[in-house]
Amino acid sequence: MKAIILILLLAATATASVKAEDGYRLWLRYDPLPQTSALLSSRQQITTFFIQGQSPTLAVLSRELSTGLSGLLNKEITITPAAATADIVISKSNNERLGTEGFSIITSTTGRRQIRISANTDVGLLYGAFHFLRLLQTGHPTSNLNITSKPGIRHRILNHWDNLDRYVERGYAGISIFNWHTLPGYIDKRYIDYARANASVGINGTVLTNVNANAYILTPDYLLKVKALADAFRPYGLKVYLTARFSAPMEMGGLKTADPLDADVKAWWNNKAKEIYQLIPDFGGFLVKANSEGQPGPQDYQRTHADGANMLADAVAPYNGIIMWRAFVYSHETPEDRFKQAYNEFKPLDGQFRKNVMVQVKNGPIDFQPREPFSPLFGAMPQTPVLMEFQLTQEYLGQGTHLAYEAPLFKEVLDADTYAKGKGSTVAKVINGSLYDHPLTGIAGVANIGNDINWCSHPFAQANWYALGRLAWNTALSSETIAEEWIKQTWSNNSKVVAVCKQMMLDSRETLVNYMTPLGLHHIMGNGHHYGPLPWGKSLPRADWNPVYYHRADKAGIGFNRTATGSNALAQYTPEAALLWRDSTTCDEKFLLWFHHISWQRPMHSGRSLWEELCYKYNEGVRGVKTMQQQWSSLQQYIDTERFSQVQQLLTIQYNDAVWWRDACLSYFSDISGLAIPAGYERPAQTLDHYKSLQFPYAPGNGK
Ligand code: BDP
Repeated sequence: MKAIILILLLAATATASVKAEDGYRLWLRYDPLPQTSALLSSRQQITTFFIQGQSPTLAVLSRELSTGLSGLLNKEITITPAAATADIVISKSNNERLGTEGFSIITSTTGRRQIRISANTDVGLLYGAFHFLRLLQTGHPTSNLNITSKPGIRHRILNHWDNLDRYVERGYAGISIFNWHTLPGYIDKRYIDYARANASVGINGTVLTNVNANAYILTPDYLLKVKALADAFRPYGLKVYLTARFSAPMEMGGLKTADPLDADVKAWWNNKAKEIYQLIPDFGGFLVKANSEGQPGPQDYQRTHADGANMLADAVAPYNGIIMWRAFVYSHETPEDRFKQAYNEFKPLDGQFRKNVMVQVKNGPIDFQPREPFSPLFGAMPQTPVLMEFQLTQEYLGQGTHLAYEAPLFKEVLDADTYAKGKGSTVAKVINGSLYDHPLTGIAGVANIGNDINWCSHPFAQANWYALGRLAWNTALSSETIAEEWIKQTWSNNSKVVAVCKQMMLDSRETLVNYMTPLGLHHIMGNGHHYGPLPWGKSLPRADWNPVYYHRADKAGIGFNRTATGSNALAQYTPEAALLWRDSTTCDEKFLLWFHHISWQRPMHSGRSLWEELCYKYNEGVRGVKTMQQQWSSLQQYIDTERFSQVQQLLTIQYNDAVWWRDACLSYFSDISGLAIPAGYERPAQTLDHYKSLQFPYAPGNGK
C-alpha cells in the first residue's frame, strides 16, 4: 500500500514539475535553463552587465536583459557601472556594415572574458540583446560567439484588420488588443508585451487599423489615442501606421469630393499629415485599400491607383512617411479571370509611383489560399518597390482551430523563381530590393493577434507571428530553423519535444492542403466565413465569390484552364516561370488544377487516375492529422497540462474537420464525375445533402 502511495506521489510531483502555462508569455518565457554543460558555463560566467548610455530604448533593453538573464540562469543579475568588470557589455559601435538596425555579438577572450553586444543605434542594441536571449533560451553555447546580423528588409510590419469597436475582421483570437475606448489614458500592459514580442523578432511597424478603413481614426481625439500607442511602442523600435479611408476628406472634412487631383482634397490630406506628424513625429505612413471590394478610391473619379497613391505620398513625404498601396483589386464587372486582374491594373502603372510608395501585393494572385502560385506581379514592376503581404491569421487555413505552420508556405513563395532577370530572380530578391536595386523594401503579415490570453488562440499559431518576424529579418532562414527556435522557446528544449513538434509543424501545411485543396484546388471554402468545405457553392451574386468558379468540375474533368486555350493567366509570368506549369503533363502536380482542366481519368505521376489521386490526397490529409494527434499524445509527460490539453482538443476538432472536408468534397466530386470512391477508402458518413445543409451563421471573423 505504502509503495503505491509513494508511486502516486512521485507521479504527481513529476507532472507538477511541468508548470501551468497559459501561453501569455509567448516565446519570451525565460524559465530556468536545464543544467547542461554548455549552458552551465553561461550560468557561471554571467552575473553582471553594463550598458553604455541612457535612453528609453536602453531602459527597455536593461529591463529585458535583467528579467531574461535572471530567469534563464536562475540567479541574481546585476547592472554594473563599469564596462571593464561586466560579463556582458552593451555599447555603441560605428560599424557601417551593421546599418541602423543591425548588431554584433562577440565573445571576447582578450583580457576579461566578455560578451560584447554592439550596434550603431539603440534599437540595434535592443535587437542584439533579444538575439542573445534567444541564443541562451535555445541552448546555444555562448563561449565562442561571433555574430553579425542586420535585417534584409527595411519595413517589417504587422497589419491589424482591427476595427475601432475592437471587432477583428478575420480575427479568431478574441477582440482587438487595442482598446480605443480607454486610450489615451490607459496603457494596457498588453501594449508593452506586444511591443516586446515584436521587437524580439525584429518587427518594426504596425498598422493599427483595418484595411476596410474607418475615417474616424483620423479625428483629433482618435489621433491622440494613436499617439499614446506610438509613445508606448517607440522605445521598442515599433512605428505606427494607419489605414487611410480614401473618402475621408468627404466624411471627415465635409468636402464634396475625394478626387486625388482636386486642390482642396490635396490640402486636406496635407493638413491631416501635418497634424499627425505634430503628434507623432515618427509616424510611419498609410496603408490603403482602394477600389477593392467596395472601398472608395481614385477610380471613383476616373483617376488611377497611381494618382491616388501619389497624392497621399506627397502629403507624408515631407516627414519621411511612406504609402503602402494594396494591389488586392478585382471586379465582378470585368469578365476577366480574377487571377489576372491585379496584374492587369498595376503592371501598366509601373514607373508612375512616387519614390515613397510601395505596392503591397498578396503572396498569390487570388487570396491567401492554402497553396497559391506566386503573384505574377512579383518581378513584373521593376520600377516600383513591391511589398509582400502574407496572412498570419488563418482565414483559409483552419482559422483559430487548425494547426498550420505557415513558414513553409512563406518560403515556397519567397524561394519561387520569377526569372524576371534570368534564373535566380527569386521573389525574395524582388522584395528585398536586390533584384531591381530598391532601397524601400517591406514584408507585411496580416496579424493573428487578439485579446485571448495566449494572443493567437491556437498555441501553435504564435509560431506564424514569430516566423513572419524572423523571415522578414532574414528570408534565407529555413522553416525548420525557425520552427526549432520557436519550439525551444515556447515549449521546451527537450530533444524529444523539439523533434516531435518540429515534424508536426513542418508537415502541417501540406497535410492541410491535402484535406482542403489538394492538387491545385482553391477557394472552395464556405461563403463569407471561409470555414469548412463548400465546393458546390454557386449562390453568391458575384461569379468569382463562388467555389464552382474556381474548380470548374464537370462530368469530363476538373480545374481552371489558365493556359493559352483558357484565360491565359500564365502569360502574365515570364516564359521561364510559366514553363513550370504550362504543360499539363509536366506541370508540378501541386499546382495542376490552378492551371489546367484535367480529365478525371488522366493518369498522374503516381499511376493513379486524377480521380483516384484526389481520393488518395484527401485521405492522406486525414491521415496526416491522425499522425499529428499521435505525435502530440507522445509528448504528454513533457508539456504542462493546460497547453497539452488545449492542443489535444484542437487537434480533435481538426481531425473531425479534416474528415468533414474529405467526405464533403469527395461526395460532391463523385456526384459530379459519376465516379465512385475507390474501394479501400472510408466511405463518407453522411449524404451529400447533409453536407450541403450545414450552416454557420455565427462563424467568427466575418462581419458582426
Ligand atoms: C479577404 C478577406 C476580407 C479582406 C480582404 C482584403 O476575406 O475580409 O477585407 O481579403 O484583403 O481575404 O482586403
